[in-house]
Parts: sequence; C-alpha cells; structure tokens
Amino acid sequence: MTESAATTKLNKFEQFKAEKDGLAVKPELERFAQMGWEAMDATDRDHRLKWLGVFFRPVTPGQFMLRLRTPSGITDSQKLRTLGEILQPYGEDGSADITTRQNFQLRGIRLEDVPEIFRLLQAVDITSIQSGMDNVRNITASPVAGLEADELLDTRELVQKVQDMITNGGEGNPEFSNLPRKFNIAIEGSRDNSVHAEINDIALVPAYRDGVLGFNVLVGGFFSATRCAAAIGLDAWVEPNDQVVEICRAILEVFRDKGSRSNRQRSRLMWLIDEMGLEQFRRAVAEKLAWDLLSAAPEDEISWEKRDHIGVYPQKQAGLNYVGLLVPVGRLMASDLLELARIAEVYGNGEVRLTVEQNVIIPNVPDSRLTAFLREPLLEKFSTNPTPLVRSLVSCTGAQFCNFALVETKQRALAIARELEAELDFPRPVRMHWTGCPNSCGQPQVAEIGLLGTKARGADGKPTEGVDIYMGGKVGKDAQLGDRVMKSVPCDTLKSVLHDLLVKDFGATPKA
Ligand code: SRM
Ligand code: SF4
Repeated sequence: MTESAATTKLNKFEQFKAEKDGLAVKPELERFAQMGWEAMDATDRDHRLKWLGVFFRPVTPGQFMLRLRTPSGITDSQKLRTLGEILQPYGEDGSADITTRQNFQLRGIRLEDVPEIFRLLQAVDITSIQSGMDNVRNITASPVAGLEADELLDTRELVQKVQDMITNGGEGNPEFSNLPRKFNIAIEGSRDNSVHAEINDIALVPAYRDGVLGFNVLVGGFFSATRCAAAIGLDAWVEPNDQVVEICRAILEVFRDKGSRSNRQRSRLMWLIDEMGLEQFRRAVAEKLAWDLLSAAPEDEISWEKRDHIGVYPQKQAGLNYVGLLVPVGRLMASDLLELARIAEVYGNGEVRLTVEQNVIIPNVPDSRLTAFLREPLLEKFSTNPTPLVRSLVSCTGAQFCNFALVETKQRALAIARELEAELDFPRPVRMHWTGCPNSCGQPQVAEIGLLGTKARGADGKPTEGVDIYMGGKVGKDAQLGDRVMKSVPCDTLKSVLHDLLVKDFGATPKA
C-alpha cells in the first residue's frame, strides 16, 4: 500500500475482506447449501459468495445469479448443453444473459443446487471463480480470433494464459483475490477494437515496433457512478508471448499493493495512476519485470470501424464461414441454449462465440451447409439480418434482477426500439445502449445514443422512471466516450424524444 493508503481507515469492504478472504467460502459451499441461504452469515451470502461467481439477488431472494468466466467469449455445444440442462429445472425462472463482457450469467439458481452445478460445470471445464467483486473479470478478446484472414494476432491462448495466471487455472488464486476493486482486462488481436479497449483497466492493442508485431499497453479505462475515464497509454510495448502474462501480473501486483483501500469510490486503477503519476506507475510496473519494458510503438494498428459480426462472413479457413446471430438484449432461455448447442454441432464443429454486444457467433459452417443453416427455426428468434435498432441494442440487467437499478431496462429497450422501427426508416443501424443506473454496466458512454436510468418527474410533477441521454460515443478506431446531452427524461415521453433525435441526427425518415 502507498503511505497514504496504509495510514487511512479501511473501507467496510476492506474490513470484511481482511477478516476473511472471499475465496475462503469455497470449502464451505456444501455446508451453505445444506443450511440454506436464510441461515447464512449475511456477509458470506451477500458478498463473499461472489468470489465463486454466486450472486445473492435481493430482488429475487433465494434465486441466485451465477456469473461464469468465458475467456475470449469462446464456448462450445457441450458447455451450452450443460448450461441449458442446469437451467431447465428452473422453468420460467431460469434464464441466461450474455453480458457486456462476452460472458454468461445464469438466473434462478438455488443455493442447495450450487455444489452439484459446480460439479457439472467442472466436468465441461467451466469456472465461475473470481468473476465478481474485487477480482479480475472475464477477459475479453476479438470474438473472431483465429477465424478472420485480416487478424493481426490470434489472442486465444494468451487470454487463457492470463486467466489461468489470475485464477490458478480456475481453482482460485489468493494472490489476486483481494484487489482494491474490480479490474477489467481486454486483449485485442484484430484491427477493429472489438473489445472497447478504451474502457478497460488494462487493454493490449496490436502494434508494430521496429517491424515486430506485439501489443501497446493501455491502462486505467473505467466507468463508475462518480467518474468515467478512457484508458491512457502506459508507454509500453510487449511481445505477443509470456510478456503479456507478465505485464498483466506486474500491473495487478502494483494495483493490489498500492491501490487505495480507503475510499471505494476512488479505488479503480486510474485513481492510483493519478496519485502516483504515469511515469512513477510505469517505473513500479517495469521494476517487477525480469526484462526491460520497451517504450510504446508510435502507433497502434486499430484502423477499422468496429464490426458487429451479425450475418454470414467467410473465414480464413477456405470454404468455412462464421455466422453472427442477434440475441435480442442478450437474453436466452434454457431451450435456446440447447438449440444453439444442436445447430453448432449439426452445421459447425460445436464451437460458439459470444460478443460484447451480447450476441452469438457460430463458426466453421461450410459453404455447402449455409442454406440449410439459414433455414433453421432458431434463426427466426436469433436473426442474421435483424432490424436496424434491435441489431445494435445493448442493455444491462436493470430492475428485473439488479437492486442498483433505477429503471427496468431490457424489456423497455426492446419495446421502444421496436416501436421506433415501426414508425421510422433508417439509413443504417444506430447503436443504442441502455443501463439501469450510473454504474454503467450497459456502457451508455460508448453508444451513439446511450440511456442511463435515473429518477425523473412526470408531467404531473410526480416521481417517475427516467433516463439521462448520452450521445457521441464512438467505437472502433479513434474511439471516444459520449457525453450526457439530456437529463432526467421521463421514460413515458422517451419514445418521442428518441424519434426526434433519430430523425434530426441519424437521417431516419417517417415511414410512408
Ligand atoms: Fe457491472 C456492479 C452487471 C459489466 C460497472 N454489475 C454490477 C452488479 C454486480 C451489481 C449487483 O450486485 O447487482 C450487476 C449484477 C446485476 C445482475 O444481476 O446481472 C452488474 N455488469 C453487469 C453485467 C451483467 C451487465 C450486462 O447486462 O451485461 C456485466 C457483467 C460483465 C461480466 O461478464 O463480468 C457488467 N459493469 C460492467 C461494465 C462493462 C464492461 O466491463 O465493459 C461496467 C463498466 C466498466 C467498468 O467496470 O469500468 C460495469 N458494475 C459496474 C460497477 C461500477 C464499477 C465502479 O468502479 O464503480 C458496479 C458497481 C460496483 O462495482 O460497485 C457494477
Ligand atoms: Fe445493475 Fe446498474 Fe449495472 Fe445495470 S448498470 S446491471 S442497473 S448495477
């Protein structure tokens, strides 16, 4: 810890972590399952279980959320079938969400079932360890890593290695289970910044240095209720090998040992970089490495607009295609998971990818199988050619399951998008992101139109659900965060406000 952090009072999260590490609940799980959630110690139940990926939901007490890890968003039919089978007994209460970190969350989970669920997950090599609270979250990467001809670096193995370093191969790693705050890592190998590098605590982006292809290192990007900051260059370049794992480890160690543990609102990595100064922070990182940390390459190779991967695209492997399916606001039922597993096996090689836009990609579909694939009934629900607003819609969990939420998001986002599509024609898709509160899990600041849940007053002066509207978010090359342009717009007048914005700023025209 820095001197100031060492002498200041620990916040209440730090106090309970100091009393008992989050990972310490792992061997206690069977006992918790037997005693039931009502009888559990409240801190174990509400907080420490999140170190195992098990989230108590105050909105649906007794029905837990299970957040997995899906490095690079890569999964397969066997895994999906297991997830579907885990959810099936929960019926209407069971569902899954694809998250904005290319990951799965399962809903409706009962604590008494968790030990058996963990055995089922382990059998198909899925871990949920350290996926919540003060841990490194799912590590994101290009969803078409290893598939596209124009890719610069295939990052799949590196991402897995970084996850294994942080989680001790999925077993849990006390070295990195008590960070001062959450931590996000993204490793991009394509030219289109598919990972939103700018909003990660560490982002590696492809860059040539003296003719050698490696990664420039960006640090400190984050969103929070009190501050949003784009990542900045560390003035560092690493080779695409174990140096990637080692620089991530070095940065995490500096953050772990020096980051603020007093004010939780000022504990993310960027606050530490501000406090130390970028040069001193870089020096502290470099000192931990057994090799000389090189300065950054003068420019990176992020030169494309961001793609959404929806539709059919040829792979670098001749005769094969990847097919992106739009999963409206990322929500799937057990039957959808089972059906995805089936079509991934029948038409591809069983592999399935997730995107940070909460959609799925089925790779390795031969040319000869495409026509039949595109006739599959599941594609009526998860389209390869969706309508222009639903296509680019992203939404956080919102009030249905999240107690931080100030508004309902997913269903409202879909309903408003569909109503606007019924009224307007669009020259191109418009990227709209919804988030239920200022924590910004739905990333409204990266959207062309971002909606952030807040309190508002209706025409009658009474409190009602509302949103702040953000605009100007740019993704891909020259990514930029958007700004708030309107405050506290009541949700019941929102459709007409969005209608006018779409006509004025995005060239939408009223349908004849
Ligand atoms: Fe998030 C807390 C959901 C991506 C910033 N986030 C939460 C909690 C755990 C709060 C809670 O306990 O209820 C939400 C769980 C609700 C639920 O039942 O689903 C939650 N966050 C999500 C997900 C599921 C949104 C989604 O629908 O996709 C995303 C899960 C990603 C994953 O697979 O791990 C999710 N959260 C994000 C992102 C986006 C990103 O990573 O690109 C952000 C902004 C980027 C960042 O972190 O810098 C984000 N979540 C937060 C914050 C604010 C962090 C801060 O520094 O203040 C919180 C609150 C906190 O940590 O105190 C939060
Ligand atoms: Fe919950 Fe707020 Fe995150 Fe949405 S943005 S999932 S409402 S914490």
